[in-house]
Amino acid sequence: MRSTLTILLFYFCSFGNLLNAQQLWPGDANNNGEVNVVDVLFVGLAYGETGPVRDNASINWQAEDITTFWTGTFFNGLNHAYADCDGNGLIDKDDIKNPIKDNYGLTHGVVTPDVFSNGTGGLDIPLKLINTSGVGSLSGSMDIDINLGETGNAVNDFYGIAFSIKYDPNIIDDLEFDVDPTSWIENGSDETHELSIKNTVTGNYDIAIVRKDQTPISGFGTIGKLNIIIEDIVVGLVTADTTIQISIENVKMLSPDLTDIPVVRDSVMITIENVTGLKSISDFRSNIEINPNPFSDFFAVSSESSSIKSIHLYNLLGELVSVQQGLRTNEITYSTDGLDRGIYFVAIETEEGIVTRKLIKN
Ligand SMILES: [Ca+2]
Ligand SMILES: [Ca+2]
Repeated sequence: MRSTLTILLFYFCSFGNLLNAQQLWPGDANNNGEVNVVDVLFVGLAYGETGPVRDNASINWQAEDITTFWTGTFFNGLNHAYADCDGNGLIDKDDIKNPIKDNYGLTHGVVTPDVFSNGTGGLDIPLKLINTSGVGSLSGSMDIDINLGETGNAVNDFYGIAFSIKYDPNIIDDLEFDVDPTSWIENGSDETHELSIKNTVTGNYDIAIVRKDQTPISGFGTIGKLNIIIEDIVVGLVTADTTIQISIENVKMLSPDLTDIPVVRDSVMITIENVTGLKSISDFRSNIEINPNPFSDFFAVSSESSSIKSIHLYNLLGELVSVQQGLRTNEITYSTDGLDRGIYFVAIETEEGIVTRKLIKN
């Protein structure tokens, strides 16, 4: 009796896994439950492979049946069909460009978080930020070199890397990463594919760079450049100069066999000069109140000291959801009937500057 029960349990468990394993969500190339930069690495690992076209394929965020499995698998046993995000039977840049970009940040089922390969200083490979522009100024542009590995500590068997840049969106207006075409990771020709996703509300910039020829490369030095643009008006600084931090988080560097290579993260401090005549940021921000938060049907914004000029509401991806402009009031009630539940960011512009707050809709 017990053995019959065991066999039955085994049968149902296996059948359940089989059902799950036969569906994919477009963009979740490593099938961990969420779409992010690590999925770009998996597309790169199977880049150029061909296999069966997925029946009725779309890149909409929905479970899609894998009608026929591919011959190839990743080193962890996952079928390469998952990396053909658009389902056209070829794994290439189009599997990154639309499916991963369009579905970025979305989740399905139970998420198994990606494991990052954050290393130990003085031992592992450094990923360094090097300010090559000196002191910054309002409206100015600055360059920060990004170096991977260094003399005496080279990277062996590099295939791809994903990481996030954290920055202060109140002071940095925009930033852009470009791979250096002469870099060692390109090996003299265009051998990598990149994706970068920016959230200018939260100040998070996700970057993935992956080779696409199934051949690892070893080396060290510059891999690219981060160009940053400083805001023209920085609200709320009391000193003539201010210093901000730009830091690297959540690094994952892979060999072709999915081995994590530990990486030491870095941060850099940047001074911005000649920022004068503005109010204390804490005074200014504490005068803005939002109630209730979390909210359900509405929230109210009030500003004690200066009138509200506009309200911009963004979703978690930094996309503008709604806007109210041309205001001149100290209190406004914002109806949110049509909004999905989730996390939002509201940017409140007053005569003294802009304040950004995180909101939750229940
Ligand atoms: Ca994923
Ligand atoms: Ca494809």
